[in-house]
Amino acid sequence: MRGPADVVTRPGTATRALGTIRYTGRSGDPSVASGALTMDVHLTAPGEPDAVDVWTTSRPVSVVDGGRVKYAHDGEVALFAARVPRSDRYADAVERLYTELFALTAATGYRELFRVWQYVEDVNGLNADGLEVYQDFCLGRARAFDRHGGPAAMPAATGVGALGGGISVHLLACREPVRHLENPRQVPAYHYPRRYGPKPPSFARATRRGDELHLSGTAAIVGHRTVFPGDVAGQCREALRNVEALLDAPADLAGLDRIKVYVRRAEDVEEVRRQCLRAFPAGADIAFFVVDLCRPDLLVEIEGTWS
Ligand code: 3EB
Repeated sequence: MRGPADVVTRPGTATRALGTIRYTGRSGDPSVASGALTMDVHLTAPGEPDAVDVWTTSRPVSVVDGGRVKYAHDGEVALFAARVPRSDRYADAVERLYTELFALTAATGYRELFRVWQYVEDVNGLNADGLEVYQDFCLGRARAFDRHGGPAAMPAATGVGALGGGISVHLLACREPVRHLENPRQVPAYHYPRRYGPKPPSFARATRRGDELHLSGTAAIVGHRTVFPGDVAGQCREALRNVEALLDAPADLAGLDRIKVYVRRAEDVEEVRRQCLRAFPAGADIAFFVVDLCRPDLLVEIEGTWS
């Protein structure tokens, strides 16, 4: 007997998971057990709702256990995931991980990174040398990018706090060329002055892949300075202005999907939610997380994918 299920499971048209990232109450190493790539990232406290990102494809998926890096790919796109365990110094381990990721993306042909997420435990804490953990992370990442393409290879990214788990990294890469974009309102992050750390952050404000536009985590930074310190309403408005500046037109806010909003202080979620529900269309997929952000004075950061 044939039913509607035959339609959705017809070979070649079924939607398969490339991989699943769960934002939940614990972090874990990536897993390819059961033939699917999954990773848990510790972003929610007890009582907060979990969120999940499922990256899907209509093409056959291969899943690979590459040691500490696990990945899944479909011939066009690959999702890589790995974790650096909690440590009191990160730069060397982060440099090694990114170097390994660049080697793997080159070896598999998925050379074009178009979106990276990095969730960093105790992101505003100090490492064993008194360097802020985020700056320690940036140092290792920048050293790896210095030897693998420099700013021209830097994709859209998110770098925010996690509630535990060391540093969890996942990234999307593809075979076809992509285009990395900057925001005219902001100094490119890879040109931030030295006062923000020994090496600047390695990311682009957005990356265009075909018809998709992947927006980095976007905050209330104008030039290279944080604006509206201490004022979450002002920072949220300014972050939304920066998001709009990355889109072709403000009306394009309606095309954003997979929106994630990171808020430093739980008491600010209500104001941020109010502004986001007004800015984005009804029914938009928005997840809110209460986590630290990579500059101590940032209160809110917003990301999304336009297609
Ligand atoms: C900023 O604009 C805010 O280190 O990968 C946003 C997105 C930020 C990505 C990263 C950092 C990163 O500088 C912080």
